[in-house]
Amino acid sequence: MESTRQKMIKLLANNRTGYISGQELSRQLSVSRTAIWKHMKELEKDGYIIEAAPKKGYRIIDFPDKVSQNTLRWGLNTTWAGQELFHYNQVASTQEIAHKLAAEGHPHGTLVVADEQVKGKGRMARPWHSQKKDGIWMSLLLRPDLPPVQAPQITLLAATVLAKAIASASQVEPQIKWPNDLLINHKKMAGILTEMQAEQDQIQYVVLGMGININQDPGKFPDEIKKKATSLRQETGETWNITWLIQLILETFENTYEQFVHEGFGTVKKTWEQYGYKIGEQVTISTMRKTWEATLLGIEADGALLVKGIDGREEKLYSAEIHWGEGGYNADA
Ligand code: BTX
Repeated sequence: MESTRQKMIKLLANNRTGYISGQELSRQLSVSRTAIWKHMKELEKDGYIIEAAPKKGYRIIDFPDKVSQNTLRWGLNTTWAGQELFHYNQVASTQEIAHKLAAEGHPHGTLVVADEQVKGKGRMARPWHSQKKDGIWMSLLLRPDLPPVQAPQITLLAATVLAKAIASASQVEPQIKWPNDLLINHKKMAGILTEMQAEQDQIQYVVLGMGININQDPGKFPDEIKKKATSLRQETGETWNITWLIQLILETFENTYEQFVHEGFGTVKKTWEQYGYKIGEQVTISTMRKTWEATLLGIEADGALLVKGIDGREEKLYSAEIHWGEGGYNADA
């Protein structure tokens, strides 16, 4: 259920160039003029600059940089992605909160965003460094009508969404390292963690965690990842508006997901391979059993990496480390 404040923000956002009268607001929201005025005061506390002109009504003339539930909703152009959203200053991990919300029955598209995570997690219980206000740390709750075997497609889709959104925002071309790291100049700028609850033949829900380094200065990463991590700021020299980027990602996500639901995995596969790191190139691959030279060919519908050895033999890999010569982000850790 949308709160009165959220509805009010929508009305004001739609009237960004003009005024909307207190009377009109109170009519559309079915609350008193005094209640409207109180909500305005709350918005001002959030950093909005609101002009109240006699006889004309209200108009928002500036909205704050800071990320909040209100600023995220302001101008968010989606039908379901992020329409229910929860913003926190500090959490252990947005994943945990999203799981709780899923269990409580919150809908497809519910979003959890935090300024800082003190126990951000990567895959296989690895830590994810989530410094205060410098990145996008968020979890999206999805309720896809799919069997569990197709869950890897959602992770691959998410990687294409981040690549497309970053490319369109910044003119920097990220690359996707299988299965789901986003790299710029061989360094990791984002990671994706997919967690799922499922029955035998149906996914109940997916919590899609996205960690994206945005405004960190080069020196700000901890020593152990300094050489292999990067941020959008580090690559572009500019400071980015996090609220706007989250909205762009949500809008790109919704469009891409809808296309996937209606048309299948084909377009996702194509986009993934366009952004795919080292696709068509020879690398060294190691699995639990062996290490060998192979060319990366692309991905399969089940999320596997397709490779071709020097002997011409093709193989599908579900878990492997990819190595190459020139340093940078090398091992899968
Ligand atoms: P991953 O297992 O592929 O990557 C984790 C590895 O990446 C770590 O072992 C470390 O070497 C390196 N690393 C840690 N932090 C960073 C960073 N900020 N930038 C670059 N490299 C780093 C990737 O796991 C999945 C990450 C998902 C994070 C999101 S944030 C929102 C949500 N909540 C949560 O707790 N996790 C997800």
